[in-house]
Amino acid sequence: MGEFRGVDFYRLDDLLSEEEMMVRDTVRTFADERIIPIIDRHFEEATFPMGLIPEMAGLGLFGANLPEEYGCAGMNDVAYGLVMQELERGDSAIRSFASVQGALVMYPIYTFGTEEQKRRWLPALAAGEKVGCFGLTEPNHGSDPGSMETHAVKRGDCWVLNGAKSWITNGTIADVAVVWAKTADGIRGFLVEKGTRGFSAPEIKHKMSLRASVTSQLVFEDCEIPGENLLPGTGGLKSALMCLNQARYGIAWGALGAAMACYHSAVDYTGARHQFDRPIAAFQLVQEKLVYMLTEITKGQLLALHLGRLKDAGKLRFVQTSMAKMNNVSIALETARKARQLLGANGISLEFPVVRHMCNLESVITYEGTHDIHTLIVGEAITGIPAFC
Ligand code: TGC
Ligand code: FAD
Repeated sequence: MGEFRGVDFYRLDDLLSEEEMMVRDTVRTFADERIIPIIDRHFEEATFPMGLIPEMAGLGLFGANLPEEYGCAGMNDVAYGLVMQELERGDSAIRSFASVQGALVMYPIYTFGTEEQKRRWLPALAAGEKVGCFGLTEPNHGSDPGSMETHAVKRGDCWVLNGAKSWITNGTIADVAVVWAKTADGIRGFLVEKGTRGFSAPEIKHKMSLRASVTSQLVFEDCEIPGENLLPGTGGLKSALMCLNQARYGIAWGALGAAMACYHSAVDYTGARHQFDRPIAAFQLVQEKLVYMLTEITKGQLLALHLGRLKDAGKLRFVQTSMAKMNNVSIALETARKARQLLGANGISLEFPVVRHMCNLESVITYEGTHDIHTLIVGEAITGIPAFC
């Protein structure tokens, strides 16, 4: 396959600063040189490429939009989005790792933690010396996390946690879990450290999607944690949802990266593959699919870029993030499916990146709020009527 040239039909590079382009190009090279050559093996073997963690940390990719005083890169939200795009062009598992570490672990510690918690955890997480995970979903409560059963009871100076979380990215390899539990004061966030008695994190096997990502259960059986492990700024489900907004923002950009990889493959392949004595790119039905891909990627880029500018200006509403997550993942999955068809039988082979992205996007369209849940979030914003139940 030819070198990735970027997708920029509307000259959106003209709207990026030099620094934003430099960040994007650095991560683009990283994806080309470090992720793409090894990711098929990890996808096949269902392992996470642990060796990439220090390399990503070295590039400042964890919690990249958080302040430098805690060891983070302090980049703006547009640059952060471009990082997510390029990582996911490599593989959704790598973007997921960075999303969880930054948006779902570092962000809540930064936003809801004490100064001591921030000093202890943020520089180590930014440096990749520690790995984090985020436990909200439970076996019986996914789209409706407000009904969670996991609870925490104060006993003396400690909190005692009981319950279980499911489908948790990075769970088994995490040094610290941000865990959401019901208390007498409503839902609160807690830091649970690996090795704590009564806490285990078995891996979920046999996934056919996001195979290069570690996904786990978190189990709490009379798990006693120190009182100071409460994130004191948390209060209610809203705190957890604020973290999701950060991750959903990254996914809105990331999904475009996966779509770009599929589009790029499809253009290359259809130009080279001949049937009926012509390149298959010469057929109208093939061109129609390529036009769909480029048009939807371009619309998704405009959505993501303006979302980023709103976020940088402090004007972003969470429903706008929901719209972008919903749209961009949906068009990325449709792009992957069309690209897979255009590659014919080769489309099901890991010799090409398309089927890997297509399988991964089946998770991406489900996690961080399913496509339908985001539809209902936007629907409520239009009508003022929540249609969740
Ligand atoms: P509801 O009553 O609507 O809301 C409770 C309070 O929260 C406020 N709120 C938000 N605030 C900030 N950001 C948001 N996105 C918010 N959405 C709602 C709301 O205004 C209210 O505030 P207040 O002041 O009135 O108390 O809550 P609900 O229980 O009815 O639920 C609503 C619903 C369905 C939208 C929500 O629960 C939801 O988003 N469900 C989807 C669950 C989800 O996305 N889970 C993701 C788990 S993490 C994950 O998937 C990681 S994947 C990681 C990887 O990249 O690998
Ligand atoms: P359900 O909530 O059971 O939904 C099933 C179906 O019903 C969906 O189609 C949904 O749209 C539909 N549905 C549900 N409610 C409604 C409604 N009111 N109206 C219309 N339709 C509805 N969670 C974490 O906390 N941390 C993580 O790190 C994490 N990582 C993940 C990694 C992977 C690979 C995957 C697949 C999931 C991960 N999740 C994580 C869980 C993810 O957030 C949930 O899967 C997601 O929120 C959906 O919940 P559910 O799977 O229980 O589906």
